[in-house]
Amino acid sequence: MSYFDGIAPATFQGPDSTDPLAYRHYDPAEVVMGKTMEEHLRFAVAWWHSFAWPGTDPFGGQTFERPWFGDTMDLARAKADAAFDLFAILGQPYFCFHDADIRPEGANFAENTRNLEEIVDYIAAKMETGGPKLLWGTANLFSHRRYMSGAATNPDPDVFAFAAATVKTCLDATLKLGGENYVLWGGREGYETLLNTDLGKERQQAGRFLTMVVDYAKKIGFNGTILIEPKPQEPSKHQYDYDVATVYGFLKEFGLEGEVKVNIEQGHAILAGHSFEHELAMAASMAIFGSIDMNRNDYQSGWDTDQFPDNPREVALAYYEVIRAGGFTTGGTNFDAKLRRQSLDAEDLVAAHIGAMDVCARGFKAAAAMWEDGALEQARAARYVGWSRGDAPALLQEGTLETIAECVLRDDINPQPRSGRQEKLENVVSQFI
Ligand code: XLS
Ligand code: NI
Ligand code: NI
Repeated sequence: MSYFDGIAPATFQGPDSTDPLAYRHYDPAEVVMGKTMEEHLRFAVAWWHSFAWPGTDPFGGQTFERPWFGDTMDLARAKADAAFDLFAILGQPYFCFHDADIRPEGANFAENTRNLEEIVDYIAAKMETGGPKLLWGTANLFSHRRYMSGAATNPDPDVFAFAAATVKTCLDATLKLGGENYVLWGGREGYETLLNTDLGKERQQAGRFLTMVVDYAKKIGFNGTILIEPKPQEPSKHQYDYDVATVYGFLKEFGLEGEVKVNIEQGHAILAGHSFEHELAMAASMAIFGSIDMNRNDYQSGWDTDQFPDNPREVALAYYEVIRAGGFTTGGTNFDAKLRRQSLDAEDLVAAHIGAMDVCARGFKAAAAMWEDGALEQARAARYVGWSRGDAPALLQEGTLETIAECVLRDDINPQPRSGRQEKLENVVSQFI
């Protein structure tokens, strides 16, 4: 007996379908730009929100009553069974997890590790019989009270040690399950008040921690990508991995810019005062683009509401940047998204994922059409064309303020402004949505 009994596997029925549990735009086998939609989008279901989250919000407790809720190994196995039942309905190629999502909390590190290893074996056996692969694993270094003042950046070295040991076990688990990436999201790596915080010391700790993660991943032969997930705040007042550009500066400081990339979440970009496409373009320009968490925030509430995507234009602009970045390699599209807490039923969980995958497919196809059309890239190239003319390249290579000043005087250089053509370009985008 499955929690999802009575819900048939979702099928692609085309844009005219009125079935809310069918794919209208996502046909995994459809070939676009030389690859299937499944290969382009690389969808993943998140274990935490879909199977572990109880429906709480800052003012209310649990609303969901799942038969697998509870802290025993039997229930952890029941949760894994339910997860694979949902995966079979959706047919998505990947999933993601934190250690704490899949195993019960133990009394100490040894028990946590035993629980994790046992459930990882159970999941590995299920994966052998088919179903999705692991996009990424990660450690939950933020929920337990020991992490209230941070994990790697904690003032207490015992917490640093506990966190490091825990990440070791999570890298082992990710390797064992064939994970293609490993994510570090530092929800409590930040501060509540500057009055008790040594910023410089905490950053050094974080740098050392990440270096050890990279070293250990290499040592065990983990060939996936290590990803940092930026977020500006929440739960911390200030989080050190504020946004993509901040993470890049941090990686440069510790010589890790060639080792670690970013997992960019739409809602985190909004919290940082950016658009999602800004963060994607920034990462691509710094050669650290890795993967995405495709869950949106409510634009009014000002916190990480983690809603499933529903806006084709936003999604299209995001995937346009993914395509410009060369597409996903080890990364993919993870739904780090929660149901609304009134959405109690098994069917709600199915509908949320199907709708999200469909909006993504629609947005991706629009982005691919924009890319193949080429009008936007031609306009971009035309805007910078002056830099390939005459002695313009020399300005950047051998120019000095003195030689350039002489040149401007001699040739009477007197620049004339040209239109940025924003509205025209926005109209181009609208043609494809
Ligand atoms: C929280 C983060 C988290 C990471 C994984 O805001 O998005 O869910 O994706 O730890
Ligand atoms: Ni988030
Ligand atoms: Ni996330």
